Amino acid sequence: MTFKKLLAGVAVATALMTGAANAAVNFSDNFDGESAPGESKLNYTGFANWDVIGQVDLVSTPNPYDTNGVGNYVDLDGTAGPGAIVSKQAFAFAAGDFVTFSFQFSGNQRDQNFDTFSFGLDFDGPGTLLNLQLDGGPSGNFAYSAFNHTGISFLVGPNDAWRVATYTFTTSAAGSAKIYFGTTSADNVGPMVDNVSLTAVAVPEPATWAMMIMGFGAAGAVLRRRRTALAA
Ligand SMILES: [Ca+2]
Ligand SMILES: [Ca+2]
Ligand SMILES: [Ca+2]
Repeated sequence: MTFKKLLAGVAVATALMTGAANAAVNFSDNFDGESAPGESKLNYTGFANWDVIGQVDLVSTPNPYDTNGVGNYVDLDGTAGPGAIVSKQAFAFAAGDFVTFSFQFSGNQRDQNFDTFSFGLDFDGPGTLLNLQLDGGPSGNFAYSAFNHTGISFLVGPNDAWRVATYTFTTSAAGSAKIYFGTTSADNVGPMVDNVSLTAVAVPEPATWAMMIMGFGAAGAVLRRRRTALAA
């Protein structure tokens, strides 16, 4: 093998490794670009990345409602009814992507009532199974519909502090999904959401790993041969 071939082998191996590390999906939103600090906007619909169902409020810090958060965040219960936000973008996944879905949420911080809080990835998949490994939760094969927007819903205490939720899974089939957050609260004070992120990283298939190992092996063989030739 010539030195040129060695370089080609290294280049292929490097390209494969770079490809494996590239994120297929890389989305995040902290809502802080929606409004100036201290300028809350009731029944807001001007989100850069989200469509609104029903009504939601954009809450900013500081505010007269005595709620705490970082910059802007969303009260999922607007001023005259419950609401939801759905990402404008449908994120495309390939089969075998490693997906991380993360967000922060809190209670309404303003009254004594519990609120429902629903979230998820709204898949358009035709009932294909995803092999989901949920952090701190169940794992196994779930239908797309199991992670659909009403699939995961629970009560949030009014005084629940901000906390982070992270879900990871590997897709077993290609599909696309929109991010969903909503509530059934209809008393003007609902759960809050902030710092949403979604990433998908292509995981190399066994064949790709084999090619990478062969590439490095060939490079090593050429180096050994050159060293031998130099020593002779
Ligand atoms: Ca924020
Ligand atoms: Ca509200
Ligand atoms: Ca409420």
